[in-house]
Order: sequence, then C-alpha cells, then structure tokens
Amino acid sequence: MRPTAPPPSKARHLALVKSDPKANDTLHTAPTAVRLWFTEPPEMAVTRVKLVSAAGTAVAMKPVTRDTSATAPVVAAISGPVPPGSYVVSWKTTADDGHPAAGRIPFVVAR
Ligand SMILES: [Cu+2]
Repeated sequence: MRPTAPPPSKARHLALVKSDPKANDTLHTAPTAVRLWFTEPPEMAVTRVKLVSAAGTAVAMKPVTRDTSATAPVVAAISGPVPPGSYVVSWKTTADDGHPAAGRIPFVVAR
C-alpha cells in the first residue's frame, strides 16, 4: 500500500526529517552532539537547540553549525556532561520563507 502524500502546501514548509539522537532512543553512551536534518536549509541565525534533563537541568551546548551542502544537518555539539537519565532536545528555527518551526526529541541515556 502506498503512503498518502501530504498536501503540497504543507510539504513546502520546513520540517524535521530525522535526528541523532532519534526520538525515544535509548543510548548506551552519552551523545557528544545533536544533529538535525531538515527538509530545507534553516535560517542559522535564529536556529536554537537546547538539551535539558528530566530534572530540568540545561546541558551546556556549543553554538549550532551547519555545513553548506544541501543535505547537511544542523549540528549542536554538547559541551556539558550527559550522565544517565532522561533528556529532551528542543529545537526551533525559521525557514527562509519566514515560517517558524519547532520540536522536541525525548531520549534516554541508559546506565
Ligand atoms: Cu513555510
């Protein structure tokens, strides 16, 4: 069975394609970066990536970067410690058509 195509108006907007860590992943080693792949290049000047533990502690992150290639992910290197526990990545950005986009990616670092 073929999946139903999304409406064209919606398909033009920036959306998250995939992420590393993936949503609801259980990792056995602490991640050293968050990578986000989008359907179109985001406006880097307004792109923000935060990583917060279940206890509400923000993990230190380096500023977001992105290679110039069309398919390059947004990369946010993690500079703070990520001990075992539950985390949420929250990201927000704006497409070059000015439409904002945001999302949350929960994951777990297992002992
Ligand atoms: Cu749009």
